[in-house]
Amino acid sequence: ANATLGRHLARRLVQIGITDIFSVPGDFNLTLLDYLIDEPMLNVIGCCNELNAGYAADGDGYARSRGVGACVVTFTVGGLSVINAIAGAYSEDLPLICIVGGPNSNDYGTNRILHHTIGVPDFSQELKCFQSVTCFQVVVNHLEDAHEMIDTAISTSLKESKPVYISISCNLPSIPHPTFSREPVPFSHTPKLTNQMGLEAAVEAAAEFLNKAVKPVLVGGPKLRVAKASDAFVELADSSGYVFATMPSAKGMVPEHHPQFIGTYWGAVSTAFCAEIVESADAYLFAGPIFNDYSSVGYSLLLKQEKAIIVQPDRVVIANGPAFGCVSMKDFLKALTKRLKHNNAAYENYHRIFIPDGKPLKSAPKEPLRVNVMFQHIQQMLSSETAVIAETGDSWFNCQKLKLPEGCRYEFQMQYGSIGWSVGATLGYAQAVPEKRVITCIGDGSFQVTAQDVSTMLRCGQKTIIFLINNGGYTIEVEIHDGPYNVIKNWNYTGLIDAVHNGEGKCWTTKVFCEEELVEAIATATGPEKESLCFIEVIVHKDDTSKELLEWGSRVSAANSRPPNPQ
Ligand code: TPP
Repeated sequence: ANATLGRHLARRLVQIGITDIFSVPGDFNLTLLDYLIDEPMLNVIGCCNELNAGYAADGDGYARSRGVGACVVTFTVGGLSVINAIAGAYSEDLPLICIVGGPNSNDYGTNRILHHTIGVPDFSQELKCFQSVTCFQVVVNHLEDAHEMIDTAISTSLKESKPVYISISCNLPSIPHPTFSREPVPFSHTPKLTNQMGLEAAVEAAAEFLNKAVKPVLVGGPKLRVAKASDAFVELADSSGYVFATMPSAKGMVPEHHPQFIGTYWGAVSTAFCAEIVESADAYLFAGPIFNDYSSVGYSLLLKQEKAIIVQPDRVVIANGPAFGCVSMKDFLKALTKRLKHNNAAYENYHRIFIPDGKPLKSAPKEPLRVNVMFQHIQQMLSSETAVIAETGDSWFNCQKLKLPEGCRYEFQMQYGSIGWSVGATLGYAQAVPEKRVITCIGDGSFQVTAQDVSTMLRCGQKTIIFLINNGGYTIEVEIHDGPYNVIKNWNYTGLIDAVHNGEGKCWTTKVFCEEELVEAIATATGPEKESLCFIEVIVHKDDTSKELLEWGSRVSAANSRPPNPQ
C-alpha cells in the first residue's frame, strides 16, 4: 500500500514544505484524501467552500509566507469554484498546487455523462478553464506516467512561481505501482541563469546613468518578491545612500523602519512628501514595478521614461536606451551596488521638506468613531509579532499608511483585487505563521462574500484579530461611481460570528461605536482574549473614508470613463 500514487503525492507535498492542505471533499477526491490524512506530517483542513480553500492554500494566505501552498477539490463543481482564487495566485506569482479529484480513468474516451459536469460528455471543460490561470496542467489517468506528471507539475510550479493544476482519476490513488516504490527523490532546481555579458553591460549602462544623476531615487515594486531581491534592493540603498520608496503593491517587501525609506509612491495618493521626491528626481530605478490603471492612479503618474531604469525579474531597461534580457534582478542589483557613487541628495531634500504628521487625533467623549482615529489605534498594535492583512476597499488606503515596524508582515492582493480574498488568506496565513498575531482589516461588503470560513479559523484554534469595518456599503465603488447598487444590506456581524462560533473554539466578539469602546476592545483582544479569535465590528459613518480614496477614486473614474476614440 506504500507504493501508491496517493502516498507519493502526500510525501511529495511534505517534501516541498507543505504542512497544511486546504480542501473540500467530494466523491472524486475521497480516496486521495484518505492518503493525505494518513500522512502524519500533513494536516488536511476542511474549508466551507472551494473559493476560500483556494484563497487559504493559494499562495495568498499560505504560499506568501511559506513558499508554496496546496488545495484539493473535486471535479468541476469544486474546480470551477476554486478558479478565482487560482487566478489571484497567478497574478501575485505565487506557487500553488491545485489538485482536483477527477473521473474514473475508464471513463476517459467514452461518451458517458458524469455528475458534477454540465451534462455533456466532455471531460476537458475544467482543464480548459484552468489553462489560462495556471502555468502548467496535468491530467493523470494512467499510473504508468503518473509519477512523472505529478513531479513535473509540482516542480514547474516551484520554478515558475505560479499555480499548477493536477487532476487525478479517482480510482488511481490506492493502486500499488512500481514507479512509486521508493520515497520521492528531492527536487533540485537550477536557478534561472543570468547572461554574464548582459549583466555586465546592463550594470555598466545603469551605473553610468545613475552616477551622473543629481538626486536619484529607488522605488521597490511587487515583483521584488518573485525575484527574491528585497535584500539586494536594500543593500543597494545602503551602499548608494539613495532614498527608497515602495509602490503600493510592494508594501511589506521593503523595510519601513530603514532611515532611507520615504514612504509609498502612488502618484497623487502617495504618503506625504514621497511623490514630490520621486517625481522631481532626475533618475529613478524601479525594481519590479507593475504599472496598472490602479497603481498609476488612472494613468496619472508624473514619471518620465527617459529618467527611469526599470528592473524586472529577468530584464533591465535603461531609460529610452538599451534593454538587457536574461539578467536576474538579484544579480543586477548586487552588481550595481558595487558600482554606484554615494549620493544622498534626495535624502537630504526629503528631510529638509518633511513635516512630521500633525497632532494625533482625539475624539470628543462618545463621538462616533472616525476611521482616522481607528487606524491610529491599529498602528499602535503593530510589532514584529504581528502581520497585517488588508482587504480590497478603503482598507487598501488606510492600511497603506500604517508604518510597519521591523518584522511586521503585510499582505494584500492589489493586482487582482478580488473582494473576500482576505478571509481565506487570513485563514491560510495564520495557519502558516502561528507565531504572529494576524490583524485583518476588512470591509463589510468584502466580508459578505466569504464570511463563512471564520468557522475554519475557529476550528484551527487561530487567534487572529479581525476588524470588520461596517460603513454600510461598497465605499470604494461609491468613490469611483455611485449608485443604489453600492448600498448593502446591514448584517449583525457579531451576531453572525457568534452563531458560527456556536460554543466551539475560542471566540470573542464586540461592536464598537466610539474611540473609548475601541480602546477597550483592543485592550481585551490583546489582553484577556489574546488566545481567542477576536472579531471587532467597527461602526463608522458611510462617508468616512481616507482622503486618498477620494482623490484616487476621482482619477480612476476619469480613466474608466474615457470616451471611445473616434474611428
Ligand atoms: N467582485 C469581486 C469578486 N471583486 C471585486 N473587486 C468587485 C466585485 C468590485 N468591488 C471592488 S471593491 C468592492 C467591490 C464590490 C466593494 C468593497 O466594499 P467593502 O468591503 O465594504 O469595502 P469599503 O470599500 O466599504 O471599504
